[in-house]
Amino acid sequence: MALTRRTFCGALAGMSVAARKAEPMIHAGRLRGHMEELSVYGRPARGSFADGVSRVAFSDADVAGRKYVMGLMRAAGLEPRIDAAGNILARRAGVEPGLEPILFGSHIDSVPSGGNFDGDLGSLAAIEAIQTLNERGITTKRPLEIVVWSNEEGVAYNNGLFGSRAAAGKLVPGELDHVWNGVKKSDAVRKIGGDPERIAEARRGPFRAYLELHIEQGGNLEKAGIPVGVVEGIVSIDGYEVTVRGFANHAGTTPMPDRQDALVAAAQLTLAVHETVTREPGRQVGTVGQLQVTPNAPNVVPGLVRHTIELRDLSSAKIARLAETIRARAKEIAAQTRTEITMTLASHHESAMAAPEVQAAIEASAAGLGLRTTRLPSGAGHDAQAMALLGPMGMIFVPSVGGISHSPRELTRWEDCARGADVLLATVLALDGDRPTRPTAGTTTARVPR
Ligand code: HGY
Ligand code: MN
Ligand code: MN
Repeated sequence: MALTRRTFCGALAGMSVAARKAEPMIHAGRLRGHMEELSVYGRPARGSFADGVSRVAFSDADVAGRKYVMGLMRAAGLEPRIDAAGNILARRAGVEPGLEPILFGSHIDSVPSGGNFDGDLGSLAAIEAIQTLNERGITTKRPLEIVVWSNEEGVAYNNGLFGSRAAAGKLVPGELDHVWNGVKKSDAVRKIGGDPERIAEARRGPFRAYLELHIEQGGNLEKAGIPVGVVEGIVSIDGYEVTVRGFANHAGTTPMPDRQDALVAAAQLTLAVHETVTREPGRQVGTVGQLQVTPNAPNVVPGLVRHTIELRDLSSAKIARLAETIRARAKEIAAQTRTEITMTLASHHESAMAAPEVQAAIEASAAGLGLRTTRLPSGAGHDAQAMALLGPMGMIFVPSVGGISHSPRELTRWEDCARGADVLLATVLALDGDRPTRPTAGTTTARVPR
């Protein structure tokens, strides 16, 4: 269901007055203000919040957005640092410095013409949680570490979760030598303050738990009328690069039977992906999202097409099997169209299950705030799946209006953003083991209406 711009703006306006069911612990107005300010970086010219952002990793807009977010961290009394992979990290001391930290955050890079909530909510809510702890005079037992991961989306270099994979020691050999848009990845990492020569230093130590607040990017929570989702697991994602070589020729004088039309072959392969993935029951998905035609001229038979194929499912074995079926279809299509088709695995992200103890902590925290929860899988990939390789992980979802994401129409109601941030903060405190220590006289961790 496409949200019209009118509906979108109406929903935005309506949100500020909507009676909140549970007053947030965090400062909802401040979180909203930061979300609106961040959305300026990568906004289309003469656009507004409703026009979303293009803040693709390593772009100037990404650099500017990162600078803004680091300023917010400093305003929250933190000293942000950028690690060798370009991840922004900031640590708040705990009473017992030797304990493993609680790590939480997300990303702020976006897809082209993306939304204002994907990644941004989890990143800004992490800072808001720190700010709220400061204002309440609460010192946790454990150190708290917040993070903004670099290049989560992977639009740049067609391989996502870059910063979190570097932290988990899961970069692909030679990955920093890849070139995209004429720029080597190592130079792009330098541009955002990373240090590719010391990329091994981005490997991170153990943590008590990793938490990520994120919009659902699907419609389940909204349909169910439930404000908080507790993620069970994150899908496995395989990304393929396909090259279709035909023969560029005159569009007027080349008879149809004599053509080796790379785009006709690619179109048939795109349909084959759709047919293969939809042919069997299950939640698997397959997408051809990016396609380049060469020479891309109206009066030339396409000689070369490069495109992607992305397959996702909780089972990596299933998507590997589907890929083999697609590969066999590609062979048949190549023969029929007298083209050459190659299909190369460019990226693989293993599926990851959330830790039961972290799921339980999220559920108990939400219940303590009077908020209903439900468990659900994540069809979107997240940095949390890289962190799951290092320690217990958990994700908190909040509803996406109309289930829309990776679009300027991406929208989560401000009250849901605030409640998600509340659950994040409450879960951090719960995972800290004890009730917060040293609340100064007169402060409370109870919800104080703002
Ligand atoms: O593509 C994804 O699933 C995520 O939004 N990076
Ligand atoms: Mn995301
Ligand atoms: Mn995304």
